[in-house]
Amino acid sequence: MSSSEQPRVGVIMGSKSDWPVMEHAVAMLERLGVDYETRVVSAHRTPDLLFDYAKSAAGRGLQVIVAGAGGAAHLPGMVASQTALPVLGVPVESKALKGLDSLLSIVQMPGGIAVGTLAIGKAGATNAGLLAAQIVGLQDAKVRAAVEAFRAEQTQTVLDNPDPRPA
Ligand code: RP5
Repeated sequence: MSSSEQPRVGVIMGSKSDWPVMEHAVAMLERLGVDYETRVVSAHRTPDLLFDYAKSAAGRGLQVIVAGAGGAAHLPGMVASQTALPVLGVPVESKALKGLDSLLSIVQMPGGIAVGTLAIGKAGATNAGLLAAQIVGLQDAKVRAAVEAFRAEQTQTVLDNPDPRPA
């Protein structure tokens, strides 16, 4: 489940079926050189694992947790209730309601337990990886430099391609 000996970011998801979305968070972390771990942790299928994971996360050296889930997406909120680490929630698209249910489940936390909620689907997962890197970058100059380089490259790509018409 780990990509390194000392992961700084935990990327968890409620089901293997979330991977096609959540892999975009992992891809961003890899691009920015952030050490991470990833695994399935289900709030309703493996509640004891959820508690163990969240309670042990800070002690194991994690600095931020990215949690993706779909439908009645209680995973990010439950994880946040068991750790003081920042938790970033990614609403995964559901078949019936296209992820609006996931979004509302994650974003509507009562005041007092914070979950940073990203957009539904791929964009949210990508930005969760980016935001996690920015958090790690507060204390890691190499990761901060990677984030700044990524942003500069993105800007330059737009400036270098001003013509919107297909080539
Ligand atoms: C949630 O239910 C998962 O996060 C997933 O998005 C959704 C469906 O899970 P599966 O039935 O595909 O395992 O727990």
